[in-house]
Amino acid sequence: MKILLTGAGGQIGTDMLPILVSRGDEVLAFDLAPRPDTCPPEVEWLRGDITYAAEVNTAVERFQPDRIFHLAAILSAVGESVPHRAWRVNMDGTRNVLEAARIFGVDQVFYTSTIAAFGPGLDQPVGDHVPLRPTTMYGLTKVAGELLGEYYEHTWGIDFRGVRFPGLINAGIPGGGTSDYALFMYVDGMRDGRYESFCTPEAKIPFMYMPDAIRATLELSDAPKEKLGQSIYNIAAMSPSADEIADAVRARIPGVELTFAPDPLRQAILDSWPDALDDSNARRDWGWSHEFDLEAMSDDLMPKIRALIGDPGVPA
Ligand code: AKB
Repeated sequence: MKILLTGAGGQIGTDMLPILVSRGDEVLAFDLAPRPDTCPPEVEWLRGDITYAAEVNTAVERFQPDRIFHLAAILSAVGESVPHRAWRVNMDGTRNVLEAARIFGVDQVFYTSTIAAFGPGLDQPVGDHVPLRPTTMYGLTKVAGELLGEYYEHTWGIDFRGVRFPGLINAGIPGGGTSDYALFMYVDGMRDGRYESFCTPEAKIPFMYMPDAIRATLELSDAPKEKLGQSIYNIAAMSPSADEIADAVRARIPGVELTFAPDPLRQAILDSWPDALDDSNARRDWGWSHEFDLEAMSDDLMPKIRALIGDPGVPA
């Protein structure tokens, strides 16, 4: 299978590339950033700007992918500081990808949406089919991207599908999201022995461990179309409060100092997102099932973070 991965240098792409290679996929990684050392040698890396249709078209025309996994995006926290850039990357970028897929006959575009597509005031857990009234630029561009993809599907027959990711946690450096406090508790907690979260201890949103998120992407992408009752699916794994995450870190890094100093802007974003997702449609239609809860994730993550930052002498 030939897969073009946009935003390949980001938090998801970095972990996804070796998995695609191990499946035997031929991969073209497309990103504004230079090729990172972590990129497997089998992968071709193409530097390009998702906001320029000509650069996206050139990549798709030359590589002729079977599928595009569209990961490139400006996330919620950074998006609020550069809203116009977030619009260009998230909106124009998604249109450029869909348009290139239409012009050059790509079979499938896989879209990575988010819990940020939801706004405040919804009954918990939040299902797939509720009013989408996000309050962030990131969220509104993701909602519009979902709708644009569905338009391309019913108008031009592109196989458009995707997931709404919870906040994602991995042994990596996150890229400007509001859910990043969770990952920083692990990484800074191990590297520096302390971390001050920008949220309240009670802040609670859905989270997922990266191996589950990547598996969900691949399983939905491979699912028979006739099984799918909709294009975009909620997927869920766990919904710990920030304090519960801190306790999981404290249990694994003795003496770590984890404190809370809520930043009003980012706390307001967290308050606008769901506490928990209802992902029963994904479980029914394509057999989605998460593997990692908070404890299993924390156990798996500690040695990986130690490898990422070098052993700081803190027992994991
Ligand atoms: C963010 O925090 O912006 C992202 C997301 C939840 O989509 N991690």
